[in-house]
Parts: sequence; structure tokens; C-alpha cells
Amino acid sequence: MGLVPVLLNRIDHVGVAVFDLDAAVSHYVTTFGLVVVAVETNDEQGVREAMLQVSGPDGDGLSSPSGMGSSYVQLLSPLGPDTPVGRFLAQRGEGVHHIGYAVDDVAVAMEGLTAQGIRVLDSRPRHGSLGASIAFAHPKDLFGVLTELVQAARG
Ligand code: V0V
Ligand code: CO
Repeated sequence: MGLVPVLLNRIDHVGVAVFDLDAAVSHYVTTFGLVVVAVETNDEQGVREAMLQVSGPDGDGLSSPSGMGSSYVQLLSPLGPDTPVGRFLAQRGEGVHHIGYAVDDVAVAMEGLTAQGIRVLDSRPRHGSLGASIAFAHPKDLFGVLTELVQAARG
């Protein structure tokens, strides 16, 4: 039996690592006129992050299943130096940190990547922004790009 490709519906968000979250949010809002949909602290991921809506059919900032949701810029600042984003900033400075792709079912997508030999960094789905379920795949297995699977909250 052949391996079934993992289906990506769209780009949900691009994660950008920044030193000063509030300053970065202000700068993006002023520069691009983006709307801040949420600012959340995620202790498990070691980040404070803001979701700024770039596009979407519903305009209410809420993602919906089956590829119809919005896209976002996710600005991320670390809760401490010994966190993924803290280490990234120390090694590389500010910049694109990851790409988050919308999937219908994060657990199915995790299995699909694992079956193809791509290291999935999470043993089970984690809590992400806007109520999503998320999991990460290793950047070394995907041409240097940290890749996030995002299953939007039902809604
Ligand atoms: C590290 N490396 C990266 C990278 N972070 N390469 C590309 N993109 C990144 N973001 C490279 C690094 O330069 C090293 O390469 C190598 O990987 C090992 O790095 P390390 O210093 O050992 O860094 P660690 O210990 O942080 O491990 C890296 C991984 C880690 C990717 C395994 O950061 C991780 O588990 N990330 C997943 C969780 C996460 O990132 N959470 C924050 C976003 P060389 O120098 O050896 O070649 S939270 C989020 O997005 C949320 C909540 C949401 O969307 O809802
Ligand atoms: Co993310």
C-alpha cells in the first residue's frame, strides 16, 4: 500500500519571532492596518503571541473548517531564553520562525507525516491560538522550515 500524502488546506499563519511583542504588534498595525484578533500567553509553548488577520471570507477573525478560514501573521515573543522562540532569537535574531498549515484533522496529518519518516515533535496535539489543535514537524526534515499543522476550533 502506498503512502497517502498529507492534505494541507491553506496557509493558516506565518509565525514571526520578535523580541518585543507589543512594539511589533503596534508596528504591524500601523504599517499594514491589520486587525489584532487575539493576544494569548501559551505556557506550554513558551510564548506570548498575537494573531493579526490578513485575509478571510468571514471577516470575523474566526477560522472555519475545510479551508474556508482566515490567514494570519502570528507574532511571537518568548516567555524566557530556554524556550523554542527564545533559543531561535538568540541563534538567529528576529525573523520567520514557522509556517502553520490548516488541516482538517491534526491527528491524521501527524500520522501521515510520521508514516513518511518526517519527525513530528509532538506525541499528541497541543493547544494553539484561537482554540486550535496544533503539532509541529522538525525543520530539518522539511528543508529548514519549522512546520505547524493547525486544526481550527470548531465553530
Ligand atoms: C531551531 N532550528 C530551526 C528553528 N528552530 N530551524 C528552522 N526554523 C526554526 N524555527 C534549528 C537550529 O538552528 C538548529 O540547527 C536545530 O534546529 C536545533 O536547534 P536547537 O537550538 O536545538 O533548538 P530547539 O532545542 O529549540 O529545537 C528546535 C525545535 C524546537 C524545532 C525542535 O524549537 C521545537 O520543538 N519547536 C516546536 C514548538 C515551537 O516552536 N513553539 C513555538 C511556537 P543547526 O544550527 O543545528 O543547523 S507556538 C505556536 O506557533 C502557537 C502556540 C500557535 O501557532 O498556536
Ligand atoms: Co504557530
